[in-house]
Amino acid sequence: MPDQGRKIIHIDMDAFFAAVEQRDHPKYQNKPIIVGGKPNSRGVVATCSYEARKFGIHSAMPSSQAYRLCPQAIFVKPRFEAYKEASSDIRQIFKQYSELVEPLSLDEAYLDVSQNTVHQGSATLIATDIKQAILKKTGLIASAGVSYNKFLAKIASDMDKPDGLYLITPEQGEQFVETLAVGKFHGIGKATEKKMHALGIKTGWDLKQQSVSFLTQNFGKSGQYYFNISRAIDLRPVNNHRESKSVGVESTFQVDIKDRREVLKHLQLLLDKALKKLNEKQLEAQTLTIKIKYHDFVQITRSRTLPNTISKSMNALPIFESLLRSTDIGQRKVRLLGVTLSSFNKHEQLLNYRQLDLFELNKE
Ligand code: TTP
Ligand code: MG
Repeated sequence: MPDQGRKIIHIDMDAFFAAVEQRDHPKYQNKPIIVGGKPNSRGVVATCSYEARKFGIHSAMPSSQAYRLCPQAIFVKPRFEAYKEASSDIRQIFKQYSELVEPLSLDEAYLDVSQNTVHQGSATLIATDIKQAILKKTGLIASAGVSYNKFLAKIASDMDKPDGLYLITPEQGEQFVETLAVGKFHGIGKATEKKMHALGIKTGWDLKQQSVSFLTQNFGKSGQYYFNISRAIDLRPVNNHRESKSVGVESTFQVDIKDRREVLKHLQLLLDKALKKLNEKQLEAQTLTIKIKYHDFVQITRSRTLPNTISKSMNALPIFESLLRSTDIGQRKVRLLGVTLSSFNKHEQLLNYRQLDLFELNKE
């Protein structure tokens, strides 16, 4: 297999925001901590400590539900500056181990350590060093996944959390994927999972039984990709200079808005502005992302990748309508709206960004 010679590490911090809070407030240690909206607001959980996870609490759950599950939990307002600082510390550490580092979000990154000769080139030992360096510098715990491609390394970092270190060797890769439920594949979202289930495809093994033509027929261009990952093949390089090729515009309102139609009107205006900018940069985009910051500063994004290039003549209303469906627009006041247009390759996008409830950094 062409990619089995590489050594890829995926690092992902444990309970990142909550761990920073526990580090900075000793009284929160060993306690169920929830970072996000207050239980009496319509807020959601950004993340929670592992102590809180024992009660069934998880990211994106309404805070009111989290409160019902664990009334003694401590609710903490996010402190984005502290998370950014920790994130920049870990990125500095990554640079000491490889030139090829691809951050995915504040708390995770891929490293290609194929050229690193420390520990006779043992990626597992290098990953142990990185975990130790992170702990020493930031007081925070990371989990690491080690494998021969990005797809497997990312899955591996999740296997042994918290404080995990998990290796998937070239001998194990294909078999590992066979036993995996398709819903666990990065790049297979809820809708695709449902469609696969309806076709009787539940695991990597089931997926591997399908021909490229069957997969293309049912899943379009993604068919080839599914064909590859079911065989644990992922040739994407770790990309340390990923161009975002995106333009975004946003506006903060003097008075928070609530009315759905008003939100739609603003989104359309922002889209027009973004398209103008895109045009100036001679870029084209197929992905439309909206950003909503509610009055309590909780922020979400929703994205859609379209089959065609986004243009001025396109009727964006149905897309906005469908993106707003899984938001609290109409019920919860909004202080900021944003629209971003990007031209990422669809699978890069699916693999690199969380599709649901992606909470971005508060830029204010
Ligand atoms: P994750 O790495 O998904 O979660 P985590 O680090 O809290 O927990 P673990 O990796 O141990 O499972 O996300 C990193 C941070 O991103 C998280 O601490 C908070 C933020 N985040 C949100 O704000 N909303 C979300 O829905 C998710 C998934 C994450
Ligand atoms: Mg994490």
